[in-house]
Amino acid sequence: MTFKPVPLPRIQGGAPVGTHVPLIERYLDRLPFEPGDKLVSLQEGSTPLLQAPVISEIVGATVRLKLEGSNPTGSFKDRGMTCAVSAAARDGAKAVICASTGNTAASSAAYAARAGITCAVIVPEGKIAQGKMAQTLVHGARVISLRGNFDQALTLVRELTATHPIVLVNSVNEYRIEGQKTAAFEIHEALEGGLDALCIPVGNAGNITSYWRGFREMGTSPRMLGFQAEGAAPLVAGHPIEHPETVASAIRIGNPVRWEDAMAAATDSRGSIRTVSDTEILSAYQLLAYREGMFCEPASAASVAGLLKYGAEGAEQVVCVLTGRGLKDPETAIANNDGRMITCPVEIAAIEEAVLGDP
Ligand code: AN7
Repeated sequence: MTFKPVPLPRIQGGAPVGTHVPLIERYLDRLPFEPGDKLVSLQEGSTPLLQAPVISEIVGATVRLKLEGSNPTGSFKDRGMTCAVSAAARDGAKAVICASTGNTAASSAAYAARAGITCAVIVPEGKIAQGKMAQTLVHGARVISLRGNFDQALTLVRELTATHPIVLVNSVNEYRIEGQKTAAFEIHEALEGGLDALCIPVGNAGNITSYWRGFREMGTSPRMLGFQAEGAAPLVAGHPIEHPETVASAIRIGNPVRWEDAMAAATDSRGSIRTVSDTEILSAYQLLAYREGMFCEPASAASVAGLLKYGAEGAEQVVCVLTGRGLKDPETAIANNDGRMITCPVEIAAIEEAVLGDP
């Protein structure tokens, strides 16, 4: 079964539906768009800021979770993608492309579909989570599975877009950073400027760059606490990592494009970029799921893992960014089930034991 792209006038701007306003409209005066510009929107942004009572208790601070998995494609990437694809469509682009560990691929595929633009993605073979692959395929993007890693994929798309009229929508694209900074605006508004520290996973380092820009525009300077996975921590090592490895496939990145910006965000905010191990990531992932009722993907749990590992360090108001939804990566969830799945014959005694017996 194949779908041809449908040439409909489907780029939409105009009136918000319900209470949810397209991100660009909400922050039009702070984004590189003009009133009346056609927008490619799936009503992204305006995500919840959820109290985390259990984590708050553990670290002795008021901790909230910014639920970026509530965006239309299930990750924070939609904030930047509505801007990058709206600009591409405005400028007459026929195609967009990205290298991706999965979420950028899913988001670019969805927004390109909405815009009626062709999308291609280059992903590291066998290294992107199932949910992300499903999304990218279902939106009709061309998926190039590279026998290499993310960093190699990014080098290749940069080369390709230097010589072909295809818009690169990785976070080298300024529109991505502009869109993603709006998450900082939302937190600033919700806490009325009272944020002390932001905990955030760091991969290609676009997001930490964006948040810092957003907070600076609001005139505040919360500490930016970035966390990389131990096996994929170039910013902590101080040099690129040739073979990055981590269970958190979204941040399996060895040579971030926003390297200098991320270091500046950490330094200028009196923050830091530090590591968390895969074990710490998975234990934060489980704590979030078991005790806070919040299912995020492993990369997102790095923010909470870092907070648990290093403590609140005097901060009273802390926000951890949960960058992507847990359903993105069903393999990791199922692989870490702690033996709670019990197969059972069709017999009442066996059912009784399975349901009521000692775990
Ligand atoms: C869930 O999709 O790089 O530091 O290609 O998917 O801005 O890169 C994803 C990154 C954190 C890291 N959490 O953000 C991609 C990609 C999740 C992510 C990050 C990613 P950046």
